[in-house]
Parts: sequence; structure tokens; C-alpha cells
Amino acid sequence: MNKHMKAIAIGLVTGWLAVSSVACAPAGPAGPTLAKELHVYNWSEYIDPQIYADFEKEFSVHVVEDTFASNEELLAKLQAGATGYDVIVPSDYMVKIMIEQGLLAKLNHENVPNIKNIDPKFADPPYDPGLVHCVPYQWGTTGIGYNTEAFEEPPDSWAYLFDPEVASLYAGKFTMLNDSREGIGAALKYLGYSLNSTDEAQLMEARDLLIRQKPWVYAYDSEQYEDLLSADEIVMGHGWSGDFFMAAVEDERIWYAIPREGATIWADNLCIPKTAPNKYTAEVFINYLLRPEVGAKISNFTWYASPNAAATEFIDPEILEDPAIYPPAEVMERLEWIEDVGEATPLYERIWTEIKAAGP
Ligand code: SPD
Repeated sequence: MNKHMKAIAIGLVTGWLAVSSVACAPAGPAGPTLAKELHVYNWSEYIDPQIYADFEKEFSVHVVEDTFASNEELLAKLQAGATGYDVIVPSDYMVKIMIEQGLLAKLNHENVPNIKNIDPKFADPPYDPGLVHCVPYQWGTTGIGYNTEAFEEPPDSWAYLFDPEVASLYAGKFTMLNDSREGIGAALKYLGYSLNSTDEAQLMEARDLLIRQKPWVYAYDSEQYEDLLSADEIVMGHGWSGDFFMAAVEDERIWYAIPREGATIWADNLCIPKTAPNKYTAEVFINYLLRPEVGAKISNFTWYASPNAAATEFIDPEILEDPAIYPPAEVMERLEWIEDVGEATPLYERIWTEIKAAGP
């Protein structure tokens, strides 16, 4: 458990769905009511815990957070009938899938007036035009975090993870994200293909590459790779930009590179499941997160970029000026969004299962 996890003072429990708590406190004679508890299902270490405490103090709503490690895990949980979550945080392509499957409620924008703070660049995404269902939360890239002392040059190519002559030099010293779209996507990018390829031959090539790589992989992990870097268990990891920068605050040997062949750009979003017990309270919470100072507090903790334009003036200049967090135009051109691959989705999942099941 790292410093950020230790700092979580309130509400971080797992397995809470067994205990239902939906008592409501009236806010006015006939108006909507605030619940006493709000259940957030989030990525790990993705919010300053002080924000939950501040929200609780101002609104008397206790926030309970449970965490997931991939979009597919989040989807499976909802599909399996989990009904207790009020706010969830899926990425772009998963928002589209969830809308199509009827899993998301529509936002009542009257309850989320701070939505006006969202940068126009993020206000009409193709996966949720007009922000009808969700509000963008944070955005970032997927690349390679590394220990600067272990490399003469930054490992700014997927070859460090996939070229047998290079990757084998780091056998047992690197991790890959435990994430089907990101893992297969990285292999596709190394091969020069789109990370949204639906071409079966290209996908088989990516599968074979990942299976060949497997003996050198320390672990498939999406939640602790930055701690493994700090602990010198590994020297590089496939992972999400902010997680490495957050670790770099305490370990200045850690840095991050966006592979030159191109990489993933993504945005995670605050959404309300259709089954949420406390929709109004969820909207009040989302509106709170969209305040300029709160939006900045999120990025100042996570080291991810913010889609909240009004938050910019409160974000640490060190974050705003870092080209690996807010990449310049020439790098942005090489980035690709993960998209819903539709009928090819089962093939991606089958390939990922084959990779995970392959020996050794
Ligand atoms: N520790 C928080 C990491 C959040 C990463 N979400 C990105 C998903 C991109 N597919």
C-alpha cells in the first residue's frame, strides 16, 4: 500500500454491496433529497481522499469508494447485476458500450450546472455527444514508465517491450497492463497497426507477439506497477501516465515516455448507472467535482490532465507545463483513442484469455 492509499481516511471499503444503505435526508419540502451515503466505483488512487471528506462536510453525504482495475471488470460487474453504485468512471469507448447496452442514466443537466466548466474540446465527444450521460473526469495517455537509472536513453518505443532482442534484456523486469484493449493495443501499435484493428490476421499477429513476450513479463498488473518500480522489482512498466508521475513525486528516478510509434489517448468519465439508488445525490456530487478548485485538486493529486477549463488556473504549473501530461500537437497526432470494436469485441477477449492462459 503506498502513501496515497494510506492517506485515504474515509469511506474506502470493499464488498460493500452486501450492505445496503439508501436512507435519504430531505433537502426541501417538495424538492429532491440527498442520500446519507453515495457509492462511487472508481479506478484506484484516482481522487484526492480529502475531496470525499470535504464533500461529506459540506453536504453531510458519506462517500463510500470501491475500486476496479479495468473497463471490462466494471462492465462485467454491472452486467452481473450490481445495483448499488451511484457514480462510475468508465473510459470513452466503454461509455459508448454502456449507453448501447442501456446501462447508463441520462444526466439532468439542471442538477449539474458546473458542466459549463468543461473545455469545449471535451464537451461533445463522439462516444457521448452533448454529454447526455456522462461528464469527462480526467484524461491521459498510455505508455512506458521507467527507472531513469536503468536506461541510458528513455525507452520511448514499444520495441522495449516487444522486440525480442531488446525486451529479452529486461526479462522479469517489466510489467504489462492487465487490460485486454491496452495490452493488445500496444502490440498492434508496435506492429504498425491501429489499436482498433478488427483485421483477424493483424490481431493474430498481435496475439503471437504477446505470447512470445509473456516469459519476460514480471506481471500483468494495472494497480501496483508504479510501486513495483519504486521498489526496484521492475525497471519499466506499461501503464497510465499520471500513475508514474504521482510515483515520481516521492521517487525522482521514475519518469514516463510516450512511445514514438503512437499510443493510447483516453478520457475517463463520471457516469450514473441506470440502477443507481441515489441519482440526484450523484448529480450533486458530479457538480461538486466540476467546481474549478475541486477540479484542480483532482489533477494536483492524480497528475492527469483535466478537461475542466475553469480548473486550469488552480492546477500546479508543473503539471500544466509538462509535455508528457499535456502533450504538444506533434505528439497528439500520434495518439489514438480506443474505440468500441463492436463485433470484434469477443475476439479481443478470446485473444486476451489465450495470452493469459499460455505457458509458462
Ligand atoms: N490510477 C488511475 C488510472 C486510471 C486509468 N484509466 C485509463 C483507462 C484507459 N483505457
